[in-house]
Amino acid sequence: MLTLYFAPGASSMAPHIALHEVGADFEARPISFRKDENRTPEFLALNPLGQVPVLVIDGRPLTEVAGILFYLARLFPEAGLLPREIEDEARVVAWMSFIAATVHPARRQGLDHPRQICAKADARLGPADWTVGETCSIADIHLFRLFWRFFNSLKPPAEEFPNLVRHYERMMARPAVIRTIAAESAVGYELPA
Ligand SMILES: N[C@@H](CCC(=O)N[C@@H](CS)C(=O)NCC(=O)O)C(=O)O
Repeated sequence: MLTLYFAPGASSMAPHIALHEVGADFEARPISFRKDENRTPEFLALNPLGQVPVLVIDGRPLTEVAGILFYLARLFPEAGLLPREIEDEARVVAWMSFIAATVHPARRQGLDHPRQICAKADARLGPADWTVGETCSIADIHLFRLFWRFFNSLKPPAEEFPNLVRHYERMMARPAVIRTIAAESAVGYELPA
């Protein structure tokens, strides 16, 4: 049994997309930051950091976007979200490390810094359709959710990040992304501007 604790539009959107991508049977449980539902004893028992995402696997909590994405990609290999070749697999992990350690924290560091980091991510992606190889991987889902947040909150001109915007549009057309955005927006976003 898989249960995803998510806050609409937060980092948990990435594993939410992945759950739809792999076609998993799961329960989605919304958490309201406004109501401090991430600070209840029950939630802190799942993640002492009080953060989403948490994926509960048969009663065992798994935290961190990258860890959950990796788990889902390995659990459902037929979905093709993780390359089988070892160097490409490592490149996916490298992208997710860069996204978690550098891109995500940049959002909380003013306006210029996230722009500079997005420019680095844009250059790293380059003209390729996907972060690694010829198909969508968990690194693309991770990258998409961060840029989705940046693009919709800071509204940079599209020409500032041409590669990220192409990637964003490619991801926005995926049925798993459409389903996730529909489900999360129906709950209602409570994110800071
Ligand atoms: N390193 C964590 C970061 C998760 C994170 O920052 N979650 C935010 C939402 S985007 C959160 O739950 N914030 C609530 C809080 O910290 O109080 C991951 O990759 O999963």
